[in-house]
Amino acid sequence: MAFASLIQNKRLWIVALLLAAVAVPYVLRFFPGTVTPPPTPTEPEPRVQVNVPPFNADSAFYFVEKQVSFGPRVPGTPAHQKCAAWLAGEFRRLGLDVVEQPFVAKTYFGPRDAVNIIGQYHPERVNRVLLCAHWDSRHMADKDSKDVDKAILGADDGGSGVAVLLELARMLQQHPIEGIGVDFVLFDAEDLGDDRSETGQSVMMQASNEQKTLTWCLGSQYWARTPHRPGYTAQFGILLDMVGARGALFPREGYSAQNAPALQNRIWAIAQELGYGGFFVDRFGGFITDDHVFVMRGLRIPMVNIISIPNPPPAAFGAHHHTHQDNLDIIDRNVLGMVGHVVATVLYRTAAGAL
Ligand code: 1BN
Ligand code: ZN
Repeated sequence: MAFASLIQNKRLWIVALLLAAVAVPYVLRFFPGTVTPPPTPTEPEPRVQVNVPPFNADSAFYFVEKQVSFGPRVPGTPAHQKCAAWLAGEFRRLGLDVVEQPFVAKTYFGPRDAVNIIGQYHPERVNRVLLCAHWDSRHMADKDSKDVDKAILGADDGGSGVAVLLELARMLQQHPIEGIGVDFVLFDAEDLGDDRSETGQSVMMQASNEQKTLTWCLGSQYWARTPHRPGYTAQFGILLDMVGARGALFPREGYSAQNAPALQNRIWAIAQELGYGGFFVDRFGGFITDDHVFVMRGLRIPMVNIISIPNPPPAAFGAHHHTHQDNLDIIDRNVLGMVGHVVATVLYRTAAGAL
């Protein structure tokens, strides 16, 4: 074949080009300094788009208002009984399967009738998420300068967490999720603990710190020993406590960081992503013995406590804590809305397998 006809042979040209395409980059590898194309930048993993319904902060505010309207919700009082009936009725109205779990709370000042209230969303589903708050309010205003012996309204300390959970239950009714069940557990008798100093007139003066700690969180201690379903478990839990006051700040609670670090990281990352990084601050907030500690200890469910700790001790939980200022005036619907938005995002992403 003459040289000219070789040049004109199309098939040969195609084969030669293909060979060059493979061989040239291979050969260039052996000549350092020669230009190799930069690797194409790797795109971040596309996040599965999950639609999270809007959280209605006005409705959550109404739920705080309603609870406070019963008066202080101290176990053993008529206001407490009326509020319990209303909470169970609301859960039923929102389509949940309700279990009322009565127990006698052995407080440091005597026995009191108490009741944990559980609302189950799709109780037949095996894969479950646990959402908790305490619904009782404190029997005294030990941090106030007056009316110390009168019970507090607990709009924030008690009312706010329950309100966010009720609104989430309403959201689930209007925008159902697949795949996971949810348990709303409202603990009673969380806030009847002995907070009197060793030098005061405490009937627990001889008691060790551990014994004094056990005077708090009586409902969660009971539930962790006797869950509403034997063998109960959940993939994770979130506890809401003091999530509604003006000036709220959510640093990372210590027991949650220790026992559920991955979940806490996810929650704080979601808060940051939603633009709430100035409220869900990335710093240590101290160890708080709250209901989540007893659930983690008893049932081995990883739990994170979202609790406002805006100050260093001694006023760690804010100036209204365990005073009569913990009334409806302290509630900021934007704070309820922010916490509701974060927890709803956790919930809907979990249901979509995208947490
Ligand atoms: C949170 C709000 N707690 C009570 N009211 C939990 C708590 C218990 C905080 C004991 C400090 C000490
Ligand atoms: Zn309290």
